[in-house]
Amino acid sequence: MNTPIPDSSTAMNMAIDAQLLKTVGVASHDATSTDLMKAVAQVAREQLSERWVQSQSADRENKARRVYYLSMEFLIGRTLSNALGALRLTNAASKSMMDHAHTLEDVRDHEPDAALGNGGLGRLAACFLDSMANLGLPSFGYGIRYEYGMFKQKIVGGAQTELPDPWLADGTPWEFPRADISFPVRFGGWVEHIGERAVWRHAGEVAAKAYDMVIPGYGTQKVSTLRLWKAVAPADLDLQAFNVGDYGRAAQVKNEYENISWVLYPNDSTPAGRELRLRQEYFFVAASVRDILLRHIMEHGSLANLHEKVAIHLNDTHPAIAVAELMHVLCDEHSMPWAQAWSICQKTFSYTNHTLMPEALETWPVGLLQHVLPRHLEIIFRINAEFLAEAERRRPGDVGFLARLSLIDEHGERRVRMANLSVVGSHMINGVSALHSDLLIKTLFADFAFLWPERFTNMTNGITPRRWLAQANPGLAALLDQNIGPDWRNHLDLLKQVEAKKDDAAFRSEFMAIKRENKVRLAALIERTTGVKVNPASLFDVQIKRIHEYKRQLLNVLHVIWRYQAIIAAPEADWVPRVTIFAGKAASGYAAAKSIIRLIHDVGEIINNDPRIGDKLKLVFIPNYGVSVAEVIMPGADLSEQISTAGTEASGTGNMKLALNGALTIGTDDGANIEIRENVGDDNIFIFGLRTPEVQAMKKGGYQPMRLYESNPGLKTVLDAISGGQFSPDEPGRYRGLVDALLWGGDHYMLLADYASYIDTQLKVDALYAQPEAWASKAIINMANMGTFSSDRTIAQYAREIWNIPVAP
Ligand code: 26Q
Repeated sequence: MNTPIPDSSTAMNMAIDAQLLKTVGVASHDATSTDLMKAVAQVAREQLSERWVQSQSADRENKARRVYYLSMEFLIGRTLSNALGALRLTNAASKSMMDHAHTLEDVRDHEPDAALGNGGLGRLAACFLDSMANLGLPSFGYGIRYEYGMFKQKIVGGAQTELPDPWLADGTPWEFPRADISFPVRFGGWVEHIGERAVWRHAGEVAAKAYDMVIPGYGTQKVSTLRLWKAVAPADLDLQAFNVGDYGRAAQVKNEYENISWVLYPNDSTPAGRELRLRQEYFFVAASVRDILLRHIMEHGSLANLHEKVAIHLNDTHPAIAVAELMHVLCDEHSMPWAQAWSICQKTFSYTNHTLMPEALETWPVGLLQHVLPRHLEIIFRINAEFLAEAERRRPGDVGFLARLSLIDEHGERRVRMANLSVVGSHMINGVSALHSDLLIKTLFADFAFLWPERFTNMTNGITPRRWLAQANPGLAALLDQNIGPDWRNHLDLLKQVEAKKDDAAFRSEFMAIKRENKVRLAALIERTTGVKVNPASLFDVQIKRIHEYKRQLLNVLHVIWRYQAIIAAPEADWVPRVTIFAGKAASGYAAAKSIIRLIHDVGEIINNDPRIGDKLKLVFIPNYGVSVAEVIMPGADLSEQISTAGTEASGTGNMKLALNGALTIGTDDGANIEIRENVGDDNIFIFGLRTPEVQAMKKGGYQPMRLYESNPGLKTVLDAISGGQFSPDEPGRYRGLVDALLWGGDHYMLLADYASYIDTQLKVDALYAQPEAWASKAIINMANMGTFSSDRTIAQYAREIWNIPVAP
């Protein structure tokens, strides 16, 4: 029996009132925004549940080949609007909220974000799930049900402080606890070898319990599943302590296991090898592999054909221990011969790399692995021995080659290189933009690419148009619907049709009126969160992303200070009013990133209160950046700052979201900026600075930032103002370290090398913004050419070229 879809407003009102009574426990006329949020969610949940049941049984009957996306992070954000959109219930829900004396916008804002990720990599996983559902791919995402997601950022006295994010405190309407799905996950102990057999005598065990979230598609009735694991101490845990009444001890032991799924690890500048992080990685991987194998055996009765029906994808190296885990289960538990197991393993796994920076590559001390996963370490050693023997035959006697390929880094404390393990265990390896994938095979994985060139490929990232255009920018979505119909949601390439409208004065003015409304909404957010009033007629210049030295928020600040000084020097000049907007979190232990946040606040305090400046320049930092904040900022941006040192940003995805919402990009020749330029054309993007080969050459040739400081008086004045304490009069030395790192510390990310070109280019931005018609036409061209950056395109490509799963054309 199907629950009828409440797509009329009376049916919706009845369904909501029934849920208010049944699940929320309040009378309709007493319902608060939060109560209504829960009730609407329940109505949607019922529909999703039906789709879920149908999708599952269809895939089971078809014995479908499935893809399993393993990721430590899924940065989902809110679900309500997305679910209503997919179910085509937005209008009915909106009317019903009015009948309940509320607005859907207000009700929606009472849902906490599911912030189970740090940034780009986690949000990419969420966009990918959306596209897998949308394309009807038989698929699961697997991850961890963190009790606490990404920390909340609070600004105190201009500095970042971190607060916990207890997103589950009031429960979530979106999860389906699967009480019957639970797997033991073991840790520690030692390995016994009995003849050929290895037996892992583990020291402890924890239960992984499944919680599902249904991921609806927009273009289809099919859904995907996000299965998240929660760590629960086994029921019989330390009964002895419990029985003798030592509850303190019993609780302590319980916590030692359950802490595994407590909190998301922040992506630090250098990932410290923390034992709990390793336990998290193994915990979710072990549970997921068991779940996958169980489903496979139920459908096919044998593991010999695993690779024919199962594709497991590793989102970065975080789940790389899955390679050793699959070998462990196949060989030790199913008595499969090593060679057969290894062949299946390589055909089953594929791996995406998201970074080239050596300090960000994951490695684990051999000693730690020995302690936590002794059998897996043995397996890794055996994989390594056989692999190196094969490599040696290709280049006999080349010890450097073998040392670079080895899964073990032998310099100093021996460490396991998770990237090497991922490559060796996979049949396909990809980067996330054309440039990044090219650099991967030329640098990081050059030796592997020599061995197996056919395994390396590119899959340029994408974003879901449902959330980042239809949901975040309803005004623009409506304009597109009027002009080209609604199908762009599933076929973003159709946006190309509006390019012709760039010269249509009526379209242009509607387009800019929508941008203006979005800027008014953004200005309200700015005032609410920072207290600063900004003029929506100004150019809204936006840099929103994690705070990291390579992303060069500091270069942006140098430009702001340059502009401040220039306005003071020439107050009568015809300045284009500008608001520079930052948002982003710094990892709690990343001192330089935190110092940049503080500098932004200190500089903003001076500029925003300087009566000589007025509306000509404002500088604001919107706190607690996350998916929901991004949904307000993206549509209100005029200018998108994508200014990483060339060769450092693997792809970027915010660059795509901003351009899709009609912002022009000022950016370096880096990551996906390059492909954005190729799509929109050189005249419709502001590219500046050194390119990757020039960065490399300048580093080799002995880069001397001090020379630039001495030869560019404007730059000198800006840096002197910072280091001399002009923006921190209460503590003049506050930013000396930051400036010294540029002048004396080698300016690792070459801000000074790109400074002059950046300032010049910002002047070109001003000049274009002063011609609103020309600006509008370029903004339209940008939006119209973002079709290729739909995550539907990316996922279809993965499905065809890596996972070997059919997708409808
Ligand atoms: C590793 C070990 C221990 C603790 C944390 C981590 C960790 C966690 C998250 C390391 C890295 C991350 C996240 C990386 C990330 O977000 N990379 C970004 O991925 C995007 C999607 O491909 C790209 O667009 C960005 O360019 C890339 O920086």
